[in-house]
Amino acid sequence: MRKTSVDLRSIIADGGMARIMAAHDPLSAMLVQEAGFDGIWASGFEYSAAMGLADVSLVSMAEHLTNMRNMADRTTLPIIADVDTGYGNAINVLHTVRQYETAGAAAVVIEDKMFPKVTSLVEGGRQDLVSVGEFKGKVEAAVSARKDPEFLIIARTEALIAGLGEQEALARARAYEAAGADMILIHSKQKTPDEIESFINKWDGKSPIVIVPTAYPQMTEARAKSLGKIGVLIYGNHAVRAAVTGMQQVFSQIIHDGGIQNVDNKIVPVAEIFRLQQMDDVKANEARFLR
Ligand code: SPV
Ligand code: MG
Repeated sequence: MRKTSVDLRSIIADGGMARIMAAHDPLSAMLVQEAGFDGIWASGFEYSAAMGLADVSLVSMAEHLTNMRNMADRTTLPIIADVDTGYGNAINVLHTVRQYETAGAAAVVIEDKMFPKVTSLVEGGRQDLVSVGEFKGKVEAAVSARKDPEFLIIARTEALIAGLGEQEALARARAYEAAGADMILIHSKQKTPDEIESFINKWDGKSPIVIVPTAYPQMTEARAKSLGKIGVLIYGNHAVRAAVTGMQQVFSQIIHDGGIQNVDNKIVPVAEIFRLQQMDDVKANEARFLR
């Protein structure tokens, strides 16, 4: 497995909670690392948005994988790869897990939605889940496909997102743990943490829980930690939303002002981009190697 500067398993084993931030390209992944997060979420939603597309299984596995590999190349943090449904059935999952592990991911999250999926947080989204039996087969396939036993298989149930209720969510989580998942991601789109807190309080498995509290921002890290069962907290889409906010503000000011005179001191200087591009290294290598 790719050597990382942070070990997710040891953070969780020591009773800690890993804080993971979304990224949609290598530059945003680098900024996640510089900010001090414990890992990178190679989000399907963010990558789809960066491609100008809806998060409904339109981007291919090869595209998302290439982007993830480039993130792995530019950072040393562990990457949790969002592989949606695994891009098909259990046979596709076998291939997907092998590919993402080889490309440098530390973990994959596979969700129990039917392929093609519909993004989770959209109002009135069609949310069809595969049967528990079929998804157990996919989790077993994922576990059998990994080469390094340290590579994490995170099973995600969308039972709450699909409106199937807490009993179904708990039953699915237990079944996926029994199939060999290392962790369970439980997602909710309720505007308050109640639904997730109730699930977590009733969770009787051994696997740590993963949450993505986008819809219920009242769930601070301190509140999540106090529940005692959460191993990973993912900030699911804050890189692409921050990027959109920044570009919308700057672009509209330039249009309004008829020039860049008022934005120049509001955005990072070009020198900051040179730093991120490691231009100093380029110069040093020029001095050393160019004849
Ligand atoms: C993603 O970031 O792609 C996720 C989280 O899967 S969510 O969009 O909230 O479903
Ligand atoms: Mg996703």
